[in-house]
Amino acid sequence: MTNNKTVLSWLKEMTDMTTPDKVVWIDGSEVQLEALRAEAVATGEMIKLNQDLLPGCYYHRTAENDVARVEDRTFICTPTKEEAGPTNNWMAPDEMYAKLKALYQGSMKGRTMYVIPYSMGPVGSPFSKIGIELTDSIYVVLNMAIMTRIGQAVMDQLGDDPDFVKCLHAKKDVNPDDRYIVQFPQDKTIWSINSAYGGNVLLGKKCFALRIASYLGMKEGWMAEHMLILGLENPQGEVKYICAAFPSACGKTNLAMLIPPEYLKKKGYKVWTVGDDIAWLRIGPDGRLYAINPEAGFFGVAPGTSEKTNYNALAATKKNTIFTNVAINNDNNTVWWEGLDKNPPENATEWKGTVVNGKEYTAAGNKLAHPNSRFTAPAVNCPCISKEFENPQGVPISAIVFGGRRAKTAPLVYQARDWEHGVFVGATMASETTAAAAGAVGVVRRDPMAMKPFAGYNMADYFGHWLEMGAKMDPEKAPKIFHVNWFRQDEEGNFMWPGFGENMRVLLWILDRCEGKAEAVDSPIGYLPKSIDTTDLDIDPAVLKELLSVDKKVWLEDVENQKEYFAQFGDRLPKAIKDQLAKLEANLK
Ligand code: GTP
Ligand code: SPV
Ligand code: MN
Repeated sequence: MTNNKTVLSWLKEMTDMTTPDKVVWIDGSEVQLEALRAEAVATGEMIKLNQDLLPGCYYHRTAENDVARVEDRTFICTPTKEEAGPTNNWMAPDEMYAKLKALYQGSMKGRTMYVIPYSMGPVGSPFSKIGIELTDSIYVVLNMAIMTRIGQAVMDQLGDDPDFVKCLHAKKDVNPDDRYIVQFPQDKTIWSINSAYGGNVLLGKKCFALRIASYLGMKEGWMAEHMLILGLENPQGEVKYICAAFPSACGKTNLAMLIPPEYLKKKGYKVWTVGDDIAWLRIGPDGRLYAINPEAGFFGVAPGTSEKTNYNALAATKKNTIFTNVAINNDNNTVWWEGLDKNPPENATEWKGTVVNGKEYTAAGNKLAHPNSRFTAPAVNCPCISKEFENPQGVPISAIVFGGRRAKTAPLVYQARDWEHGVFVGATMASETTAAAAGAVGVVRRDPMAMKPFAGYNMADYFGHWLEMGAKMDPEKAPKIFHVNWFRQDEEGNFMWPGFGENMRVLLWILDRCEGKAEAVDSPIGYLPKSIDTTDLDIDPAVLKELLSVDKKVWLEDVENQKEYFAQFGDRLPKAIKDQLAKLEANLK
């Protein structure tokens, strides 16, 4: 498929090490992919679902110990520890290469190695970057075929260029003790071993499009962010674009595909999806910030996805989709997960593979689907996919929104005073951990810009890069920055804000602020809405007031935690961040 010397000599080096029986180039053709699907079904790696109800859909179950990203086994191997910074695991590149080479040695013996050329971003776009993933997993090939642009067209685009990201994945024996997800940013190299799950192995996603790309962005003057991109169309037909960074399993896919409340729909408001997880951002010739979604599909959280909460995501999964670790309804060979409806199938296979009575099983408090079970759906399936989805120049961004899961502290929405304050608001983000990563769930941790697990270099330098990007933009044209929290809870632990489609009300306040229309009140933490439109919404005014209030005592406690958090960066922390922290504390006192 290529005469590219760099590609061929790298491939030889990797095959000499992993010794596969066969090497198969993925050309991207439907014929080849269909043959791989058939092979995966024959070996039991995948299950073909009901083709009348779910045409082109398949099911896959991963090992029980391999159901989420593994942050404690994820490394950034820069030449010095300081370059990776205190929030990343680090090992010297030579040491890590030596360690991993021993693990990869002969790991594909008796197996086939697939060579997947892929493009993050539309092939040939000035935003786009090319990677090649070597893997011994058909599941990975089929997921990459949905999540990225793959095949011969990508190789043709690369031509003789030696500049591509070198990705190696070996499933080996999915031994969690020898599982490693390793980025070598300087070498544009990713090595993943002993996993077969999502972000650990679809190397175009978090490993490349965030960890490697954030490093490249810092070097080259652009940004790679854990952000959705949506277009909000008003009744006049004008579309404004918003990026939002929320940590994993905190609502990006849902917000990106939001359906407005009835009264706004009637007026003519619409939401168009450009991306649901990752944004690559560049300053355009006009001084505005432009974004593309480097992916081509959605690797979305299944539980909680229903016709009511996220109609568009559910619709996107009705064909050509791969389901991972959800439950199977054995009566009609379709899928089920918690929150799909209130009717768990009686004759079910739960995500680990045991046949159970789903009604009794769930009534006893068990989950049929894993909380981090996912669907891999082509973006083109989404009824609200933006017509700008393939635009190689990206879309201009009016607002950047940060947010997390905070039971207390953070109000429903507030606005940063300017870019620098906005960077501080992003840098002080915190959120409760979710099932998207292995480990405890529900623990509040600081997660700057939702990039804690994904920054490919020192987080203090990353803050510096954000500040520099702001300085390069005309302040009038730079996106305005906001913070939201859909997850505030009352004393009984109930969500105080209805969320989902109703979040549109908050987006409208945000866009109105961008146009200087909506009113705000100044507060110690930033600008709070004077009011949020609650037409047709059954919400107690006292609850809304609470949602839009700032508890100074709780915030001062948070400031102490922020100080501790920032201390780990020492002198590397930009002065602007220290100044903003001092300002916040003074405001609160
Ligand atoms: P990743 O794919 O891991 O990056 O997750 P994500 O940020 O795209 O999160 P997603 O939209 O998949 O939502 C995760 C979970 O949060 C799902 O179970 C949703 O049902 C739930 N969720 C999303 N939006 C809201 C909201 O506004 N309110 C409440 N209460 N829950 C929400
Ligand atoms: C996330 O965890 O933020 C995801 C899923 O989007 S994964 O691809 O596994 O990283
Ligand atoms: Mn994500």
